[in-house]
Amino acid sequence: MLEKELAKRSLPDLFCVPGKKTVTTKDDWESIARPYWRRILLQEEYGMLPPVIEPEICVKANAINFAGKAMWEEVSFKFKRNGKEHTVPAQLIYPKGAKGCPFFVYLDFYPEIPSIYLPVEEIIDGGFGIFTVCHKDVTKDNGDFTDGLAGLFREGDRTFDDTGKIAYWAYMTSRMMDYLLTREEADKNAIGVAGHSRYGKAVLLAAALDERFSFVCSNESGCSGAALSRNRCKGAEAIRDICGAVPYWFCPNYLKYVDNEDKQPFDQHCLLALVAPRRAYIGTAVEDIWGDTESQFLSCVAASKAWNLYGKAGFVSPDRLPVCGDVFTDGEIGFHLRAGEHFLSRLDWQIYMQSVRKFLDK
Ligand code: GTR
Repeated sequence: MLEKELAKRSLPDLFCVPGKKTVTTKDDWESIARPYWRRILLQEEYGMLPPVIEPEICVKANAINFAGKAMWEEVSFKFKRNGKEHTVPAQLIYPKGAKGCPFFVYLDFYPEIPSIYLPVEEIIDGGFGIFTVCHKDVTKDNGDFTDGLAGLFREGDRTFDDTGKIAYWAYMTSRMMDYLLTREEADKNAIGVAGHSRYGKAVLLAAALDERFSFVCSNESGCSGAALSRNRCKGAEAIRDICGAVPYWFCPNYLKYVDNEDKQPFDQHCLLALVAPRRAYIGTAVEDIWGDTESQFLSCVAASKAWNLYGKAGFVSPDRLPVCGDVFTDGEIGFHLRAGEHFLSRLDWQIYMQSVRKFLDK
């Protein structure tokens, strides 16, 4: 049944790269398809990533320790370029005495700790560390490209494949990864990246591009995130909607695909497939019609074959569309569909933590 559902989407084949032989092995994937999808997605959708600049780091302890269970430090990243500078504060919180513990690099809507989407104590109790940043400290969620990190790189008007805001947020999570790798509290092989909705899109991009992330938890990322855009479901967000409301999330080239989804040389399964052979967890909610659960699910089905090239199962699910309460975590791609609305809930975090534990315990 799922094969029929996928056929209705007429997706570009992950293994067919224009002008090259068809990909049949992991080596072909790594040398031909992966660089191609990476380039196409940046050039046509998110914009090119800025060059890596090494920030000056300053660490300050915070006395709040969550009933003595955790340590909290503020880590500031001072970036300098062309005579300008911008400092991004991030919060590092980890179980007291942690050594080699799994971590979430987390991109938040809100500056508060904890925030409505970030239940710090539950995550610490789950044995995970958190390294969190508020998006607006990186660059604000608007069309002002003089703001924050964007202001360091901006040159003139935005054209073609210029970095969009999603790519700036993704870039910052990789700088946080650079730093986390220097800390003995973190298990270098168990650092993932997590985010909800627009930041669910950004973290999927981050994990697709930065292979040091062992896993990604992309919650209700929807259009231009995990959801396929060809033949989307009724009531779901379209490229026209997203480019109409927030064109600055993307590069100007993406506008070409407004009402023109079939002309995209890619679809969102290509982004998900770039995470192979690592772990990707996609969370969805039944009432999130705008986020298009079914199109996110089918993206998992379509991306799975990239994992198969590594001799891995990829996405394991029954041969049917998802129903409320489904949690599929047997393969490297995890998917859940919970009751309720668009939100990053306690239940979502519990499922992500259990899924990550499952692979760490293997
Ligand atoms: C909406 C956007 C969605 C989703 C959401 C969110 O404006 O249409 O794609 O990302 O914002 O981030 O909450």
